Amino acid sequence: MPQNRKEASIVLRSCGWSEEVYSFMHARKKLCQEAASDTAPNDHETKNLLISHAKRNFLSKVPESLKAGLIERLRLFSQGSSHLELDKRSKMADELVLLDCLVSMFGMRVRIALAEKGIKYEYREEDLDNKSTLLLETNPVHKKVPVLIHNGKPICESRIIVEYIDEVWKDKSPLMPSDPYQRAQARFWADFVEKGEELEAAKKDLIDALEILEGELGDKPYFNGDTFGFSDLAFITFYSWFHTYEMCANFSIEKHCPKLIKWAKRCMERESVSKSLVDPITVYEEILMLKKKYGY
Ligand SMILES: N[C@@H](CCC(=O)N[C@@H](CS)C(=O)NCC(=O)O)C(=O)O
Repeated sequence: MPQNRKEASIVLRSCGWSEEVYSFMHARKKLCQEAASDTAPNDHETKNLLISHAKRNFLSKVPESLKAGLIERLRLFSQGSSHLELDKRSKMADELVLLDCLVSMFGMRVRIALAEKGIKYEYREEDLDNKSTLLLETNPVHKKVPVLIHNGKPICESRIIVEYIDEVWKDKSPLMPSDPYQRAQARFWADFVEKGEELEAAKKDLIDALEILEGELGDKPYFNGDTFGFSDLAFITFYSWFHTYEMCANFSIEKHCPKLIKWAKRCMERESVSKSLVDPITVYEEILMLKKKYGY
C-alpha cells in the first residue's frame, strides 16, 4: 500500500486509475478509523456516505469507458471487498477497449494478436488530428495509438501490447516461442522491422532491410519456424503498406524479395491476419489524401 499521497498517485496513474480514486480510498480509510475498525464498513449509512463522496468528488471526471467498472468496484469495495479480491474479479470480467486507427500497422498487430487468441474487445477509432481525452489520458507520454485498455489499465506500444496479450491469454495460440533463445530471436527481428519502418523515406535502405528479412526467412514457412508467431505478426502488418511503398518509391518488392511475398500470402491465409489487415488500396488512398492535406 502506498505510504503517501504522491506515491499513491504515481501507482494509481501507472495502473490507469486517476488520483481522485486515491482521495476516495483516503476517505474510506478515515471512515473506517472513525468507526474504529480496520475492515471496510458494511453498514448502509457509511456505504452511502462513501458513494456520495465518490460522486461528489471524482466520478464526473472519470472517462466514460471506465465509469461502469469503477462504480461496480466502488460498490463492492464499500461492501468490504479488498482490492486484491477486486483485482481478481476484474481479471475475470476482462473489459477490453482498443484505441486504434484503421490504417495503423501498429494497431493491426494488436488486432491480429486479439484475433489469434479469439478475444472480444471494443474497437474505438481515433481521429489523430483530434485525439480523444481518453487517448491523451491513457498514453500521456507518446499520445499515439494503439492503446489497449484492460479492465481500466492502459498498455501502450504495439509490441509491448502483443507480448502482454500473449502472457495474459497464454492458453491459446502462443505467439512467443517457449525457448528463451528463440524468444530473443523473435524480439530481435521484431525490433529490426521497427527500424525498417524508420527507414521508409530512403528507398535503398528500405530495399536493403527487406533483403535482410528475405535472407532471414530463407525457406522457412514463418520467421518463427514452422508456426506463425511474434516476428511474423510484427512484420505482416507492413504488407498492407507494401503497395504504398511501391507506388511512392516506384519499385517492385516482389522483384527484390519473392520469398517475402510468398510468406505474406501464407500469413494472409490465416483468418486473424486477413481480417485484421487493411486493404492496400485503402492505405494508399489514405496516404494520398494526407499528402494532399499537408502538401508533402
Ligand atoms: N511505436 C509505436 C508507434 C505507434 C504510432 O506511430 N502510432 C501512430 C499511428 S500509426 C500515431 O498514433 N500517430 C499519432 C501521432 O504521432 O501524433 C507502437 O508500436 O505502438
